[in-house]
Amino acid sequence: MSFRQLQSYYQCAMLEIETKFRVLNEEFSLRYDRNPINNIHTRLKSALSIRDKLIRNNLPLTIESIENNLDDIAGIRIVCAFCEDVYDLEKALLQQDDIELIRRKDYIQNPKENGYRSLHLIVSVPIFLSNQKRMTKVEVQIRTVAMDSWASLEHQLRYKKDIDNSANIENELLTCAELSRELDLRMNHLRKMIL
Ligand code: 0O2
Repeated sequence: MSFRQLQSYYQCAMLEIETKFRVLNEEFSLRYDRNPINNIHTRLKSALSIRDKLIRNNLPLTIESIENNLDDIAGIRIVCAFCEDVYDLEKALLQQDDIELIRRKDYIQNPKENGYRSLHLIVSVPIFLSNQKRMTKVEVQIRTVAMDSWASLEHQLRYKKDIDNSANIENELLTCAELSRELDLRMNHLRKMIL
């Protein structure tokens, strides 16, 4: 199999998962008269990032190695309004009988040391080609708007390496993460008062 072929399989799997979330959003909006999903972002890992990750992990630079060792070639990020939407959407996705859960990391219940929060799932989804069915892995990140804005800003800052006072900056980021958690809690409280 060529690298282009492999990439196109991951692209198809990403489309399958994206469609599933769009269908869920449509159904939730009929049922509850609001959209739980604010936006959906998909990305296919670039050839350069794949190569760097294989080298970093001392893995062979082959197609088989990519398929067997890397779970995040296809990535989809679902940004929701409220924290409860994150878990409702997870449940609705995982109960679909063609989806297989490979791994789950709940950084909302257990935030990373720097304050990062998000729910990560590695799932496998079948893609139906003209003469075969292939199970293909997709990394799904589900988070709220508050979690997403913190992560986007932290991601930008992380790559600025030569910063003085880095302990200070880490503390400040942690404080911002705490504020974003507080925002989620309060917005959820408001939602319960209004909806
Ligand atoms: P990109 O550009 O988003 O793809 P891995 O790094 O995947 O080998 P692990 O521990 O299995 O190892 O991954 P994990 O913890 O599930 O997180 C992978 C992805 O989550 C990252 O992908 C980021 O998108 C996001 N993420 C994890 N931790 C942080 C964090 O501290 N800050 C931010 N902003 N994002 C985070 P990539 O490949 O790093 O980047």
